[in-house]
Amino acid sequence: MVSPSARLILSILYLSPIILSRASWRDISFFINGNISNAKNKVRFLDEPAGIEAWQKYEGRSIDSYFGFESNDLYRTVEDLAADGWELTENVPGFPVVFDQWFNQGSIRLVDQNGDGNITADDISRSDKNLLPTTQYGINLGFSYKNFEVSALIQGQAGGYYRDASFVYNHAIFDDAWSSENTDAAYPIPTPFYAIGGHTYNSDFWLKKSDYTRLKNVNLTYRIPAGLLEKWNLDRASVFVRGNNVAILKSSNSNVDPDGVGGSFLLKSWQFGINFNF
Ligand SMILES: [Ca+2]
Repeated sequence: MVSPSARLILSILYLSPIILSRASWRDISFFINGNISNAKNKVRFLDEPAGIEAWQKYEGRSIDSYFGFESNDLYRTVEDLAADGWELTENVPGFPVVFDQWFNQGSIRLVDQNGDGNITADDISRSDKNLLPTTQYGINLGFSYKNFEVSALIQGQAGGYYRDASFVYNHAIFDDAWSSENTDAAYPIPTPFYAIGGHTYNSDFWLKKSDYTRLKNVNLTYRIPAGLLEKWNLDRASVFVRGNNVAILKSSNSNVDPDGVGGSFLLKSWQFGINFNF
């Protein structure tokens, strides 16, 4: 069952190309304009604690640079663990772990920045990855023909990262999680112990590029002809359809909306309305 308003939109959409195909080019006007901005910043001086490790220094990095453990893939095999000096023990039967550590086979492999053979808070480092995009752009475009007007905004960003917290609800991390049968997995092992496996560890493993291009909004307006309005004492009236967050045209991560804080979802919405001017 198609609602009356939806039927009206469909009729307008259906009729507009037919009307346009008969249009003379003089009746059509197009417009397009755009903007692009690129911003970079650097901490030139900061009175940081004496003795701070070189890899933790804020100075010389961007204000939005990420601070957390650096990751180097996963511990895909026992050999990977052995290469870092770790040995598995079976404290919990059937669930071998590196004793007293948060990781085991299938865990995120963190970089031991100070090379002391242990992963501690001293290994947390300042990254070159920005939590804010450095480039933002927008393109406005549209056309009008007689009483019809169509416009759209395409908008996007590049050069930033966001921390993907979607492991709580994202299917992909279970579909492609590490297991002894899937050692090439994209994601670490899901474990019964929340902290084990590095899911909640603050590491750059979870940083995802937040680049995207989106069809941010679309407007379709039809101005009702003046002749039809006279008997209602109306100056102007128009019918419109507006779409918001209509579609992501290109994205580094199709699982979540990178524009949302922490990769949360943004709402897609459609509005239908009538404007009257008395
Ligand atoms: Ca260390």
